[in-house]
Amino acid sequence: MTSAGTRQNPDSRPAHARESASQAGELARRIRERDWRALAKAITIIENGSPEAAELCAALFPHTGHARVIGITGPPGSGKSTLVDALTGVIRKDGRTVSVIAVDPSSPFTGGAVLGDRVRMQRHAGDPGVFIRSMAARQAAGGLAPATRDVIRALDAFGSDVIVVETVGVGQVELDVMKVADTVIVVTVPGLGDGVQTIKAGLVEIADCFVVNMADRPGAAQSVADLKTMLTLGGAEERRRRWVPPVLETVALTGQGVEAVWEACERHHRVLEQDERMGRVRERLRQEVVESVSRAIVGRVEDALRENGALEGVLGAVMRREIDPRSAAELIVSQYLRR
Ligand SMILES: Nc1nc2c(ncn2[C@@H]2O[C@H](COP(=O)(O)OP(=O)(O)OP(=O)(O)O)[C@@H](O)[C@H]2O)c(=O)[nH]1
Ligand SMILES: [Mg+2]
Repeated sequence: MTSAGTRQNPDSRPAHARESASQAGELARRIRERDWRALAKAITIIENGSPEAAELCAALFPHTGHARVIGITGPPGSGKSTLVDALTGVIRKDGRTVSVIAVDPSSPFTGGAVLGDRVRMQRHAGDPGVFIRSMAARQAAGGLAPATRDVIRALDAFGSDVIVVETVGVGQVELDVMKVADTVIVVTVPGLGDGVQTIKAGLVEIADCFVVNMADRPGAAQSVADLKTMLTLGGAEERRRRWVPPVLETVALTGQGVEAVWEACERHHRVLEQDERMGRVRERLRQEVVESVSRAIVGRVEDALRENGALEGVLGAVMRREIDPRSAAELIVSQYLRR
């Protein structure tokens, strides 16, 4: 692949690869200088899974790891966006910059819900310390959770102190998205029957803080009591012994109780910092590397199968029922590994 001529060059990559790496480096540099247009361009590159996305993420990565990520999830219409808006106000008063990503896994368009989010976030529109962006499943070529993670890194390199990720708590994708967060807030509302049942089981496990929003409606105290009971019943796991998720009441619409939510985030952050074993960063990065190894290997094997004709050769034998598909696969893998 590499000719003797290019090997003499300290950077042996082809010219176009060097060029795209330097473009990525330039974009990363502008992002670190808080250039909004560069940030917006980077997010689009990441969402589309463009070829230069990998270079860009590599250039950004050394400048990340400073932002705190707060995930907010819960049933549709529970007031998440309203809460994020109020929380943004509280965090800004604390002198920190905020970025918000509203992730909408269900919507094929950036339509209704997202438009609603924009309207609810209008209050912060003129504030240079607030950046708001929506992401829909349609936009994220390589999966919504990996795209969210990379967008978070761009926002982190941009210098956001706090990054808030809002998503509707319905399915597996949302759970995966929430795994990027350092602190997960699960929002519920009173009067949805049994408040506890409206929260998906998987969400209960990842919650670091519960918020019963719309506490101006009847039944809030009951919901709080139900959640607390649930936590004492299911609190045996290691994590729960170190941090018992608080259950808070808010009226997001008026801002009532929202400062206490931020205080809970701060307390949780301090516990995470103190207790290495609870730190999720290492585990998350480990998983990311493992996943990337699998993806890289699968890609190479697929390329090799196409190139060397091994698949076609074995397939004939499978068609003739001389060998079963699983044994054929074993054969191909052992041949591949020997190479
Ligand atoms: N009464 C009352 N209404 C609220 C409160 N918080 C939010 N709302 C209203 O509830 C409705 C839904 O609020 P959103 O913030 O859009 O809820 P959401 O959870 O982001 O909704 P989706 O993103 O569509 O799932 C809006 O009309 C809000 O004004 C509250 O504390 N009390
Ligand atoms: Mg919303």
